[in-house]
Amino acid sequence: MKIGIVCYPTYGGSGIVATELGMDLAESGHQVHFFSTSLPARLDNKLPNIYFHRVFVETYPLFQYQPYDLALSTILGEVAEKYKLDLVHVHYAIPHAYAAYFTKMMLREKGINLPVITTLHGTDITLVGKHPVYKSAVEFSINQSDIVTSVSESLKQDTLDIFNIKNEICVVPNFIDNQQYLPEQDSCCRSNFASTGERIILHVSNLRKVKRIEDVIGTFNLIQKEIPARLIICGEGPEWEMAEQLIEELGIGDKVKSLGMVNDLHAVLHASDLFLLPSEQESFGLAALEAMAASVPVVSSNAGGLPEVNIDGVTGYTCPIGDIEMMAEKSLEILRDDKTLNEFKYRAKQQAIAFDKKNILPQYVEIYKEAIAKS
Ligand code: GMT
Repeated sequence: MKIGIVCYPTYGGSGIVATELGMDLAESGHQVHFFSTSLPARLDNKLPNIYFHRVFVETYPLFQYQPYDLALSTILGEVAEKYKLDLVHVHYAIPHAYAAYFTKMMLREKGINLPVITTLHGTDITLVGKHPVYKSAVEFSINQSDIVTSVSESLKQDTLDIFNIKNEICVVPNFIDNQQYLPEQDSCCRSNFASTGERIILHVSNLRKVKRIEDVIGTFNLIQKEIPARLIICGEGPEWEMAEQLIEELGIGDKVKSLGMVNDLHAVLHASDLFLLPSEQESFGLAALEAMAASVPVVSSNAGGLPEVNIDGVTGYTCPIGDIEMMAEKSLEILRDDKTLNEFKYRAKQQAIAFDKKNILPQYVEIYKEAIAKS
């Protein structure tokens, strides 16, 4: 097949999922065309069968906000026509589903059919999409997609609750390539972060409000009062200043290390004993699955789709949003002795294996075939 993939290029999970999916499709012989405003963080466009089309958004002083969706619709149409794309798969509804719908309409004028598959990722529904300034256009573009998928049951339910959806929503969970998480490749860096006998706690995110960084720090503060421990924070975002201030107020600066944006997380993940993800909202929690792939148990909130990924009492624990006492208590339960920790590590890895790409990606291929057949 000739497949178009539209995604955001930044470090968000939706871009990562789109990139991994596209690269795998290309590896299995499909021709894959990526559309994004810059090269997606993990995309290797030197691989065979991969094409990258930059969406240029022309700046013009009349516009306070530049029309990204128009630019995307235009390039999508041009490339779809030139390369005879069989379909386009957009990741994150806003404004990608909307732009793809207009491309479809433009191509229809020329007698060309372009099936559109939209994957909902989370905040395109639960945060941004439901806002009254966007809601009706988001609802329209979801209903106009040929096939709609969502990354968790929870997100599917949220979508049905928030919008008037006429389409079926098919749940295709996010996935992981366990081959990329082989511990022997990364055994070096534990001693870079902690002394013998100290536990390493990790948090990775884009440090936005929804991630509740204050709860990461609050939970760690309670943990380090009970056992020797270090906290590593990876990622950059608007909440970092607040986090730094809180770390200073609590007097735990010598135990917390921020690594900023890390391109290759594997070594840090393999060095860690526990992953904290106390988010306010999380449709899936790809970061938690990446931790599990490196055999790291997770203590998370019970928001959104997290309980579908992090199984309470099995791969870690899920706690009510904001309950840092419980998160600390559950973390200590996992971390106190090596035997318990190793049992959680084992089960976390088993869960990552269940979400391996080889179990999930064929579902997308089937969906593509269905979209082509029905349109
Ligand atoms: O809004 C974000 O946090 C970024 C967004 C994205 O575009 O990556 O993340 C969402 O999609 C991920 C991939 O499907 C999910 O793993 C995240 O849980 C989801 N984030 C939220 O729902 C907050």
